[in-house]
Amino acid sequence: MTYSGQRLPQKRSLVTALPGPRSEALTARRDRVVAAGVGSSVPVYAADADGGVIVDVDGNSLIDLGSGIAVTGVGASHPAVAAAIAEQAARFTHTCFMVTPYEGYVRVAEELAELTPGDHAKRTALFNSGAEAVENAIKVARLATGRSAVVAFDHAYHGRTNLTLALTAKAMPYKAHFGPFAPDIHRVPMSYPYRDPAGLTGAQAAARAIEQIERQIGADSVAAVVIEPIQGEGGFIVPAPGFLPALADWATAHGVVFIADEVQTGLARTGAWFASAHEGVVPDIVTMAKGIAGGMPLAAITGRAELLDAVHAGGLGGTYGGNPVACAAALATLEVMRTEDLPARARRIEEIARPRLSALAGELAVVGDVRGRGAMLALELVEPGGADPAPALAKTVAAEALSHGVVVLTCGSYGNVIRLLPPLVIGDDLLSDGLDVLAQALRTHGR
Ligand code: PLZ
Repeated sequence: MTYSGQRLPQKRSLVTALPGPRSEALTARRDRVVAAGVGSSVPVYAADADGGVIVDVDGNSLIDLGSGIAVTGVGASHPAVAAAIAEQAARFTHTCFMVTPYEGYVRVAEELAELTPGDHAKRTALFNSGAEAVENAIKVARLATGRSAVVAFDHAYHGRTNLTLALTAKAMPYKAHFGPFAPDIHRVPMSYPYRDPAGLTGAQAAARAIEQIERQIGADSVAAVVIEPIQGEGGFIVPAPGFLPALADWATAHGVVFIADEVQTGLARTGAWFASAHEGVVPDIVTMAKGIAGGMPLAAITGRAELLDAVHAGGLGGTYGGNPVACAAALATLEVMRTEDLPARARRIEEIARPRLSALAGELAVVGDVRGRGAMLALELVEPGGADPAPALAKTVAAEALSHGVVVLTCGSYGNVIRLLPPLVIGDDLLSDGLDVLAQALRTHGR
């Protein structure tokens, strides 16, 4: 039986207009002290969250279809996770694994060796954020190969640090005016079935990317190819079948490290432990963060032992990487994911949501595409009669859904994608109610 929030009532209920007066007062305070460059998708302040709901400071109960950007798969206050955090915090909050190590870090590494694709010998290093994981995966790949070029894809998102911004594709709001960026990063075309020429297969899309890599960089200069198996911020782009395996095979054949950035797709979200597994791809290094620790900041790279062990002692680390409280949260989170079979739960969410989204696509010309896997699903909104992106509509629909008590996020290179990332523990009824609200918002503003 899935824990679907027994502490807070699992229902949508509004007691004020949104944002309510307390949220508005907080926004006024925030504007005086918080940097303007830090945005928030919704102008509503959280007071409590459990299962599939977020309760705001005015007492409104909102349906969460975003999980804090794919983080709280187990919910934002799963009792097992909260207890593990409290228990560890009462013993010690920090020693620094690089100074005085502890078992939790080792256990997380043992778990990830089991869960990540492939049965080769693996090693893990822990960090604090997805961006830090990606940075470290590239450090490892460069050192292990003695090469420096890194290939990333159109529509990619890998973080906001300087190196990861170089990998990230989108100028606004991420990159514009923040350069210069780290050198020797090369961008090649992604497989984007909705926008690629009709009939382009995954193998053909991979050949298109590989031809560009070989012509512009040369295979033997490439340290790594880094790719999200389903692109997240870029628009929940699921590459055509065969694209990922062809790229991975090419990487193997040329001594290029294949890095799967599973920060958003990883840990049960797509209906498998890792999205690479849907196509039988075994990455050389997997990056993880977000869903791994039930909301605590923890990130990981797990990869082939010979790659990670190529790095000299002391070459990887950081003060907080693999913090003991975050590790305790991760161990509890992974246990919940296993015992409650959250990969299956993600598949069930798709079973409920996909037919509804497909019906909307049949009904409304503004829904250009329905895509995703498991509990990572999206609608790409377009101008009726064509495929021109409709970003203003996506924004309006998200705002309309919020005004009825549903938190839903947008994404996409063109800002025109509505994405669903519900907590995996959300109940069927709550999910259905959230989808009803979303459908109504689309019917109100789209056609
Ligand atoms: N790789 C695939 O999705 C984070 C970013 C939100 P951090 N995506 C959400 C925002 O606007 O900052 C992400 C990702 C993939 C890396 C990252 C970076 O993870 O934990 O945000 O650093």
